Amino acid sequence: CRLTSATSYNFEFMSYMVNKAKSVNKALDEAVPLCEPVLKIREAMRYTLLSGGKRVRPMLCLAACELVGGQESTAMPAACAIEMLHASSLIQDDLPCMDDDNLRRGKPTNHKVFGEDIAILTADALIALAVKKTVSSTSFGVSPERVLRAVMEMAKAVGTEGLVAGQAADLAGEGMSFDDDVGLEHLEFIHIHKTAALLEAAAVMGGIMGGGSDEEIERLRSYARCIGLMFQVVDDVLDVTKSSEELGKTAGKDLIAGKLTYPRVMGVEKSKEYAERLNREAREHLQGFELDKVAPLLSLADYIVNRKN
Ligand code: GRG
Repeated sequence: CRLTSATSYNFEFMSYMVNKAKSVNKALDEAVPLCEPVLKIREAMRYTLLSGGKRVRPMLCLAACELVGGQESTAMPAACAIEMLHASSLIQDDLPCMDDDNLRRGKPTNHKVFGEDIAILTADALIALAVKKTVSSTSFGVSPERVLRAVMEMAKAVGTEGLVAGQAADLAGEGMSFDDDVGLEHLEFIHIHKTAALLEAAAVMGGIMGGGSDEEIERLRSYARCIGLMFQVVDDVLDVTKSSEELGKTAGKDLIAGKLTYPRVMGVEKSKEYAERLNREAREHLQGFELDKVAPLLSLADYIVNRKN
């Protein structure tokens, strides 16, 4: 049975997402108790960590673990760790020296509520807690060797091979003008590192924790790279279409602000086609897994490509 068509399986994705998000939210709540010492930092950690969010990355981690035959509970520490890294990256991204944003998920950004100094320490503390959480997977029967592999994946996704590289390239490109080819290359570099790297780590860490074979883990990696890039292509298209609707104009916010986006480089229609192609490629990497086990990841890819916000 080929997995290239969205109609080739029947799966209640929304209730799956809601259930996974509930378990993740409970685990995150327990991971950062509101207590001394550094009560203020813990408050700030909880503020961003528990302020909504779709929980796409932890869900991906848990689904990858289950795909290779593991239990949800085995990958829960890794799933929480990935969300902690994501929260840390959002806090840093919003700082005045970066994107200088006042709102995130419809609420004032971390530094607006707690101040820049506390926000920076909070982002640091979240990274440290992510490492601790992942290492705690040994208590759930994961071998030290697998935990070490997972920590390595996490470190790669955050540092100069991942988020930091993507953010640095994004900052370096600000205000520059590119011709289409160079623009696309620069854009892909940014999003492979800024967005896809963490999604990739989520899927790979889930596969590692679940006891997956090297081949299974590499398939998960390739699938996650595709959906990571697709996530950003869709985001850029939504930015343009939403802004156009809001402004009642044909050009979106990115065109007005001169920001490098997929619609700017290749146009809205080609960007949508590109997202569809990435979805097909993502599915192809999952060929060979059992259909009932792979349904959550197929649906996640569809959800990302079809999302409206
Ligand atoms: C060392 C952790 C660390 C980061 C330093 C600041 C930085 C480098 C990187 C920024 C990375 C960043 C914020 C990328 C954007 C990723 C993205 C697509 C965010 C939106 O994700 P959603 O839609 O958000 O999953 P929710 O709110 O649903 O969680």
